[in-house]
Amino acid sequence: MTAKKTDSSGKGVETEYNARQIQVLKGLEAVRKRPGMYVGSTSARGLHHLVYEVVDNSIDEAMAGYCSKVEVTIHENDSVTVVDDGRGIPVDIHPTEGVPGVEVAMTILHAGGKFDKSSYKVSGGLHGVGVSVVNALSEWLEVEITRDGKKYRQRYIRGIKETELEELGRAKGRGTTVRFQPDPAIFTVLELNFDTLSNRLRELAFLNKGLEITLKDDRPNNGQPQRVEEYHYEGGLAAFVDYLRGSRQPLHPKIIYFETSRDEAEIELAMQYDDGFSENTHTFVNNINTHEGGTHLTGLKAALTRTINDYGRKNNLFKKAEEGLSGDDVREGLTCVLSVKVMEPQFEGQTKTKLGNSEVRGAVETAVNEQLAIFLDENPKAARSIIEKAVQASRAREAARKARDLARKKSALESGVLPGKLADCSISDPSLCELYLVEGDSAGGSAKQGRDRSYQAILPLKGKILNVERARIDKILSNEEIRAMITAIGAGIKDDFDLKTLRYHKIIIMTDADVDGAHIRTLLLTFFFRQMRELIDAGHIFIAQPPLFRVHKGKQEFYAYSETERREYIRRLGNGKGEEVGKGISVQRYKGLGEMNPDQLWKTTMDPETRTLLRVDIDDGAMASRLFDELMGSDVEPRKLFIEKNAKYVKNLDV
Ligand code: 0RA
Repeated sequence: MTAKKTDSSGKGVETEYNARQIQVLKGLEAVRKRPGMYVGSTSARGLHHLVYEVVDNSIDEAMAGYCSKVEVTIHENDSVTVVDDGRGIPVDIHPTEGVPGVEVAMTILHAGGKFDKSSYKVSGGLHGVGVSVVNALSEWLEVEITRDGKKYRQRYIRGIKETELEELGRAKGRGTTVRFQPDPAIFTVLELNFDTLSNRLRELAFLNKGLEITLKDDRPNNGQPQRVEEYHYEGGLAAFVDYLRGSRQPLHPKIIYFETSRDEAEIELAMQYDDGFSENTHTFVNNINTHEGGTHLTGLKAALTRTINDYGRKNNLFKKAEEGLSGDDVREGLTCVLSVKVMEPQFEGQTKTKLGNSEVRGAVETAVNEQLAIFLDENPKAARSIIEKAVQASRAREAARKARDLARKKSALESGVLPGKLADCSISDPSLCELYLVEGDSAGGSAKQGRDRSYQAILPLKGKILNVERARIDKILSNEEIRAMITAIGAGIKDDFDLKTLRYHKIIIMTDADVDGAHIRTLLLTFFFRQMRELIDAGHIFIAQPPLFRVHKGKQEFYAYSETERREYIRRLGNGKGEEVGKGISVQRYKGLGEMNPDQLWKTTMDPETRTLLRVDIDDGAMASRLFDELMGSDVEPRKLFIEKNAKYVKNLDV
């Protein structure tokens, strides 16, 4: 079959039509062959990405000013419906493709943005791959459009049209409905998580002020009422900051907020200082979380430092004339969300979440300089509190620096002298090396004996490490366990963090399978999240999975990592006769890593051939930050609420 180019006389329409079909089939095949390339993965993440992709199209419609409501429903069979009240996907025949516009959108990769260029579009990272990708990865998909007084429908099966676009008759209103069933032949996980979707949809509602988003779960809910949530914030990012601040006490009652439209970008910013020590800055471009920052963040940081210093000097709020505040100082205890909307965003970086457009830096910097100066001038009381807080941060940092300088000879962070407790590995290529952070000296001892010393290093940690959520930087840096980790990892912290000097590409948290172990793991994750965020983003943090039981009979032995596995092994050793222990079968329950001998620890938890590692990743930085505050901050009430709300998900943590 040959595909010829045709002229406008209509000759060769047949060939053109065939050529189009071949093109569509090729596109489909590419997506189904390598789904990961288009939606990130075929597990939970990719599955949820399908929903985001469909929702993004409605959000684009909202950003263009034509859509005010989006409704997402999870059905009993984990199919999903997204309804919006936008203009409706075009149904007229596309001039070059010769089929209805909706069919073009549903079958051609990246066709989404081809219709009109004059509006903001979600198009970064994995986003913006187009609804055709969702179509290709769905067992079936149905699209319904209402526009120009009529209703239309089309159905697809695994991306191939089952029906032509049908006209269903007259109808009022306008909008698009897409319902799809993720293909079980593609995805290893099919169950959608309400909370995961809820977090992203809530975020989208904050980012698109006034937009109403509803999330409805029609699946059975253990006899409980079905879940429905509505997200609708007239306050936009100010409401977002209020939400993110959680239980921390604000330093000034009024949230600093502005929005402005410039040639280069639309800019919206909200910020507020509180009594905490962490920095919570989140930046978005066209609704996409720019985890890796970029030009807009650079502009924001420069403006914050400059404006706050200027104000302090002008109003004689510094003791010494030369006293100045660093970027870290002015961002301590700050919750800040910056959202910019750009016509043609360039996304760079490892995960394509870093804004590259150079013109945006100046636009943001100028806007923030202007607006923040106005706020400080109009709110002198707030301004004073902010400066005082930053000055305290600066003093603490100075004290920490002096302490570090003093200790430099012995164990300073920059000295390159490794901590004494570290049993390092012998090879030096970081990409091959692993660091085990082990709970307790006794497990540390077993790990040291059991490991492969060529590429596995062991750092035993004594008891509970410091909760960094409740401590200022000087205290954090004077903590011995934390210093040992920073030096061993070798990449610094915070603004000085540099992945290039990282000494191990796998950093593995290995704690006991009990409540204390879970607590220590959370403390460590809090530390990495607040001080070495990039380490998590780049996928270097892992959690080891030690077994819970050893089931053995004579020379046969099995390690069970769950209650189900334990039962299964007992059944196997008992020749399928039931789950009773007896006839020489014995079950040992491991209460801690220390109960395993070095050989067992190696076999079950450290040997790359047999171990299971969980990679830690963050779906949503803003929500994660709020959660860490809830769980690790100084207020007890939110922690209790979280535990009550989530207790049913905790399965035999301390068996
Ligand atoms: C292209 C052009 C127009 C609307 C849309 C796409 C559109 C796509 C989706 C996907 C989900 N909901 C959507 N709503 C609208 C505008 C066509 C016109 O000018 O009327």
